[in-house]
Amino acid sequence: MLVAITREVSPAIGDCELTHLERSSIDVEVARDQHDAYTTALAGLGCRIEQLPAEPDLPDSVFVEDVAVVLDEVAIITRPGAESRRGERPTIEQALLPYRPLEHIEAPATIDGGDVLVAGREVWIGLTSRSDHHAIKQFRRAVTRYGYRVHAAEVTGCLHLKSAVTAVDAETLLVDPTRVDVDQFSGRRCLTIDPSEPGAANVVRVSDAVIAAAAYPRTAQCLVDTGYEVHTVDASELARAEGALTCCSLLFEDHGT
Ligand code: CIR
Repeated sequence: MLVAITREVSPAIGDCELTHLERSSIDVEVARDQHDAYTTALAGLGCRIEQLPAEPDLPDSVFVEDVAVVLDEVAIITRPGAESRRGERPTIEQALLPYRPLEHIEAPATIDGGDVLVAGREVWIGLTSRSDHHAIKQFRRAVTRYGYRVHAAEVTGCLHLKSAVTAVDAETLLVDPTRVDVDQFSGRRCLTIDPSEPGAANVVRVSDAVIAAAAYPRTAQCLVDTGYEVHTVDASELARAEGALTCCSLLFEDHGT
């Protein structure tokens, strides 16, 4: 069974980190409603939701993806690039402990889970303001024994690698070619987003379906036309915190069920 670890929206989300966005006020209630719709979509696709309580002192803590990368064999606890986010780790570690052995990225390395794209046994890690070469080295050391190959990926103009590319199935990536060079992903089929929809590359793959943001209808239609089952959710308020869809969950198989 698929598990989705999520966390309620913090009442302090208005104090979130911002890198490429101007600050605008965030309506916490609207953000919570959107987050509820997101978890409902995950549950509707068969995920068991494990929702952690809100963290009033950790504004970005709804974006659980950045704190861990869960592979079939092991979970890597990251060292987030923003210092304000490092306190998010202990509760995520606790939540993952029943499911996977844990490895930790250690200082001075920094890495956000949003920069880690896993497709089969290939792992691409974006070199961004949040993730660095030290982390790539440590990550590679932790996962090579399981047969993963880890590559550094160049990405420009957005917060994370997965703002620019996500996997829609085992062989296929959805890519914004203005932010990442598609040639980095040779061997994969690459679908491109609609050029009028920057941000559309971040979708969540759940089994054979995809959850996409309602803000990007053209790209969603393109996925439908290509044969994907697409569910859309409105994540516009969470987007004001520079969060996308993948960042609101840690999705993995519970091998015990
Ligand atoms: C941050 O800057 O860390 C948060 N405001 C947004 C994090 C979004 N995470 C993600 O896309 N993986």
